[in-house]
Formats: sequence, structure tokens, C-alpha cells
Amino acid sequence: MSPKGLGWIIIDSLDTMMLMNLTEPLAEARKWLHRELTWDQDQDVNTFETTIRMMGGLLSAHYLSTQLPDISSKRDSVYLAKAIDLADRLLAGFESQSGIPYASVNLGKKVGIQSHADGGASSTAEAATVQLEMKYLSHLTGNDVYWRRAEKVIEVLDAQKMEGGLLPIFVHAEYGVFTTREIRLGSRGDSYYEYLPKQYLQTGESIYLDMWNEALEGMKSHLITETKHSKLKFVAELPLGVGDTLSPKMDHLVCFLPGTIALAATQGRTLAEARKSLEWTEQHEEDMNLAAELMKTCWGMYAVTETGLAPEIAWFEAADDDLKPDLGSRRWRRTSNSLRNWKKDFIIKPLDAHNLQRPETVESLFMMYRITGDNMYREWGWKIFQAFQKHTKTTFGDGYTSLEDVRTVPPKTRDNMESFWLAETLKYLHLLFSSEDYMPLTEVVFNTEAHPLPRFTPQGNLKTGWMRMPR
Ligand code: DMJ
Repeated sequence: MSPKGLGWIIIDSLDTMMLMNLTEPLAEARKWLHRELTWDQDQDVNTFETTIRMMGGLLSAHYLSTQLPDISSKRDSVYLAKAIDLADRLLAGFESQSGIPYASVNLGKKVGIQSHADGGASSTAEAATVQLEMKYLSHLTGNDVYWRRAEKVIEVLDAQKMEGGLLPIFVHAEYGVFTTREIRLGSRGDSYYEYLPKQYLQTGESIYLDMWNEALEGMKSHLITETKHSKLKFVAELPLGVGDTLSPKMDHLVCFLPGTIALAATQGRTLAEARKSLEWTEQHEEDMNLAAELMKTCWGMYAVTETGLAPEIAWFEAADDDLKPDLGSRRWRRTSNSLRNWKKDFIIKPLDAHNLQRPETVESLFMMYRITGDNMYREWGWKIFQAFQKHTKTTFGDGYTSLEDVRTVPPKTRDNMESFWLAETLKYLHLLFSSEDYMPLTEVVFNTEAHPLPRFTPQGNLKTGWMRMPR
């Protein structure tokens, strides 16, 4: 990405090495960070990607180095120092009129840069997925500037009072208004929703739980429908916004949702524990059922293909009636568990048939397993792992690669490995088969790049600085 390198793969995989106790490559990585890495480079970077992967990676490495004494000395400040330097550069991205971050930042010049595409708008998911990282940094340093910039974004988005808490996927950084009506939980929408309950879990701020509850109801009323033959539940898209016809398409990216629904319902406890709590309601049971149904569909994205790996995007056979606006009042039909029926419902188009070794399904499997204890989730995860082993290993066995098409065996390979394969997919698979008390969901919250950060009680002036306007 830049002549001097930004350590993209190295930093994104630091905490994976820590969690897997890979001490030798970790020592090498740390040495490189200490001696070579500089953020003072005349380089444009994506504000969101750099926050979730680089800041998230460094902050998590800092946190784990205080928790796992065998892998590092407690007084090791290199990760935190690099995170602070980076964050102070990324703050330039928030210097817009509205407080919505620009799509990019020049690290050396410390200036924000509006997107060169999409009419200059930033994507909603990108703007609204920096909060866990910025707030943890405020907690660590006592400097509230990161916290304030991060929460301002959510205040601006929420002030638009979108129906059902469902937000269009582009927002203008200067004017702070949405520039499209298109709504989806896949690309450009996804992690806005993921960070609502996670912000609540991280700091206990109830405003974000309210927003999540509203958005989840909105999804049930306007986005979640079922397939024609097997009645698998899926999250459709609204190209023209709420009140218009649904498009029967679901990105693999949406598969963060089952795990997130279960996490929000139980607050990271096991289902058995959560059910004992006084706040547990029929609504939470319903949410857990929804999580299980969507999990099945995400597993289906793998189970129906020849390679056993999911395409980037799936389309579904669905009855016209099930794509009409306002689905809230409909009754769901029983889902078939027959693979033959599932196959009739999945449509994979040639341009959507690639696989980037994405994590979302195994991420949700990890959360579902930790929460429900149901072994089926480990079994599905194991099959997915085996399929990755079989089809994505490079010819000489020295790495892994993305695939061109999951529908043919052997699949044509690409020549690319995304850093989230190391940061997320392998980490979540590892944790799926680790002991339940390793990185417990009651103590940590994973950022959207799978970097575990601690849940904490904010001190001093670190508290919610805004209120929702009446709907
Ligand atoms: C990751 O960078 C993050 O999980 C992000 O939220 C979505 N895209 C990739 C993985 O698919």
C-alpha cells in the first residue's frame, strides 16, 4: 500500500498470533513494529479500514499483552504508542462540517479526503464502525477526544429518524444527510448494526441498546423473509428503501447477524444463564430463534456449493408475496432441513461466485456455539474449515488464497489473501474449538475485524454526550 509498508497483514494478525501462542513470528512482528513502522507517510488510507484493522489490531495486541503474561511483558508500550500516533492522524478524517468522517485520510499530511466515488459520500457502515476502537483509546488514555468524535457520528445518523432504525447506505460527510434510499445489511450497511449492541456491551451505554432493539424490529418488519421451497429465512435488500419491493439477495457479509442477535439477546452469557435473569422475556426467546434460523441459512450458503465454500453473494428463489413491503404481520412457515430443497432455493450468479475467505459465518458459529452450547455449530464450523483446507491452500502449501468460483472443483484460485483471513476467519475457527472460558463473551467484545477489546466501566467525563430525539 505504501513504499515503506503499513504492516497491514502483520498488525491485523498480531492478536491471532497471541491467542494461538505463536511466539516466534510474534517476536519478529513486534521487532518490525518497533524498528520500522512509521505512520508519518504521505499516504491516503481508508479511514474505516485503517481504524478497524490497524488501530483495532494494535489496541487488541495491547490489551492481550496485559492479559496473557506468557506472550509479552506487561510494560510493553509499543502497541499502544503506535495506536495513539495512528489515531491522532485519523482524527483528521472527522474534521467535516457534520462530524461524519471522510472516506479517507492522508496519514502524513493529516487531512481528511472525501470519497472520489459515490458523489463524495461516505458509506454508512464505514462512518459508524470506529466507535469501539476510539472509545477504548479514550478509556486507556483518559483523553476524551476520540470518544466525542466517535459518538458524534451516531448522533448525526440517528437525528434523521429513519423508519425502523434502518439506515440508507451512503451519507454525506459535509451535510450529514443520506444520499440514497438503498438499505441493506450487507456491504456498506453491515457493521453499523453490529456496533450498536457491541457499543452497549463495551461501555453499558443504554442508548445503543435502544437503537439496536429498534433496528432489529425494523429488520423483522421490512427485511427478513423466506425462500420459496425450503422456507429458509434470509435478510433481503431494499434498493428503494422502506415501503418498496424487496430484492432477494444476501451478501455473505450479512452472516455477522445471527451471532450478533444472539450476543445482544444474552449479553454474552450462555443461553442457560441468560434465561435465569429477570430481564429475560419472550422477545429474547424469539430473537434466539431468529438467530438460529439465519445461522442455518448462512451455513446453507456453504452446504449447497460443490466446494463446500460460500459465494460472496447469494440470491434466493422467493415467492412474490414474500418480497412485498411490510412483512411484519406475516406468519413464518416451518423451515425444511433437506439439502435437496435448499439447493432449489439458492441462486449463485457467475459474478458473485468468488470466495474471499470471509469470516462472517464462522464468526456467528463461534458466538452461537459459545451461547447455546449446541455441538451442531462446531460440526458446521469443522466442515467449513476442512473445505478451506482442501480448496484454498496454495499449490506449494505455503499460504492460502481467495477463489474465483466456488461452484467448480477444483476451483480456480486467485492470487490474493485478505488480512481478515488471519485476523478473523482463522481466529474465530480457533476460538470455536477452544475452551469456553478462553476470551469469554462476558468480558470481551470483538471489534468488526475480530480484535478482542475489554468491556469496561467508563470513568470521569467518559459518558454518553447526546440524547435521542423523540420519534
Ligand atoms: C472485515 O474487514 C470486517 O469484518 C468488516 O466488517 C467487513 N469486511 C471484512 C470481512 O469480510
